[in-house]
Amino acid sequence: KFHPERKTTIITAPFSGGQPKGGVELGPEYILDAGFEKQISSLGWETTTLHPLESTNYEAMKTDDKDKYGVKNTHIVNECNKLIYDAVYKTLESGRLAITVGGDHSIGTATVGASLTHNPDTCVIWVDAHADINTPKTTDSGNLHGCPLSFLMGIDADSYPPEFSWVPQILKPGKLAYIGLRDVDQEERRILKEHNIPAFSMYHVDKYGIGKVVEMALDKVNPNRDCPIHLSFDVDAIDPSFVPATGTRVEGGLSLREGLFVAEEIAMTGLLNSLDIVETNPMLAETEEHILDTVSAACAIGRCAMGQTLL
Ligand code: 4U7
Ligand code: MN
Ligand code: MN
Ligand code: MN
Repeated sequence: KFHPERKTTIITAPFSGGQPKGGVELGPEYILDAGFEKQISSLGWETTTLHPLESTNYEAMKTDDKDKYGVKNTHIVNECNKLIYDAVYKTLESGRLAITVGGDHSIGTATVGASLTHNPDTCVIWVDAHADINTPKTTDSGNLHGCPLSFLMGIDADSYPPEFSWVPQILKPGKLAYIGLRDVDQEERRILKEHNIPAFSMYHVDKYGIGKVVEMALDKVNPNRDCPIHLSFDVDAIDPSFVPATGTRVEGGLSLREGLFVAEEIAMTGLLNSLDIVETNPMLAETEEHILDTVSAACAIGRCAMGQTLL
C-alpha cells in the first residue's frame, strides 16, 4: 500500500560506539558483500545505497568510560545518529522505503526519530531480546545501545546529556510494541509497566505462537492497519544457535523461522516504511560458519521484510 513503486534506499550505519565490543561496525560491509542489495533488487525493488558515516572516524574515538551522566561515548553516538537521521529522513521524504543496516542499536534513536518526524502516525515494532529503554538514570552498563527508546519517548529527560537535545521526543507508548523479549532489566520492567507498553516476550511466543503474537502486537499499535510501520530488528532476538555472531546473546530466543515470520507478516501488511537490521558482529563469531549463519540470517530478515514470500 505504501510503496507501490517499490523504491528503497539501503543506508549503512557502520558504528559500534553504543556498546563496548569491536566488530559490529563491520556488519554492513559483511551484509552488503553477501549480496544484500542484489537480493532486494531481485524482489523488484529499485535500490540505491547511502553511506552517511563514510567520511567519519568515530570508531577511533570510542572509549570505555562513563561520563558524569552515567553513559559512554555520548558525543560520537550523537554525531553518528545525526548523520543517520538525516539520511533516513531524506530517504523517506523522497518517497523511498529506508533500510538501515547496522551497526549497534544505538542508531535506533536516529532511524525511529526520522520515521516519526516524517510521519507521526508511524508505529514501531521492536524485535529484540532486550527492551532498549534504559535511561541514563537507570542503565547499569552505560551502553547507549540499551537506551534508544527512552530518548525517543523522553523518559527521565532530566537525566540526559545535553547532546541529546536534538532528538525528537516523539514516540508515544501506544505506538511501540516489542516481540522476542527475554532479558529485560528491573528498571526497564518498571518503565514498560508504568507506560503500559505492549511487550510480547518469549513466554508469549511459546504460549500463543508467533502468528498470534504478531497479530496481537499489530492490534495494539496499528488496530486499523492504516499506519506506516517501522520495524527495528535486532538480530539477537533470534536464538544464538542460529545467530551466534552478535554482542549480547541470550539463550531461548526466536527460532530462525519465527524471526523471519515476523518480517514476512510485516511485509504482508503492505505498511512497512522503514526497517533496521542491527547488531550483526562478525568479529564475535567463533567459526566461519557462525559468520555465514549470522550474515545470512540478517540478509533473510531484509528479504522477508521486503516481500520475498509474497512473490
Ligand atoms: B541491544 C542491557 F543490561 N539492558 O542496558 C544494557 F542487559 O541493542 C543490554 O538490544 C542492552 O543489543 C542490549 O546494557 C542492547 C543489559
Ligand atoms: Mn538486543
Ligand atoms: Mn537492541
Ligand atoms: Mn546486542
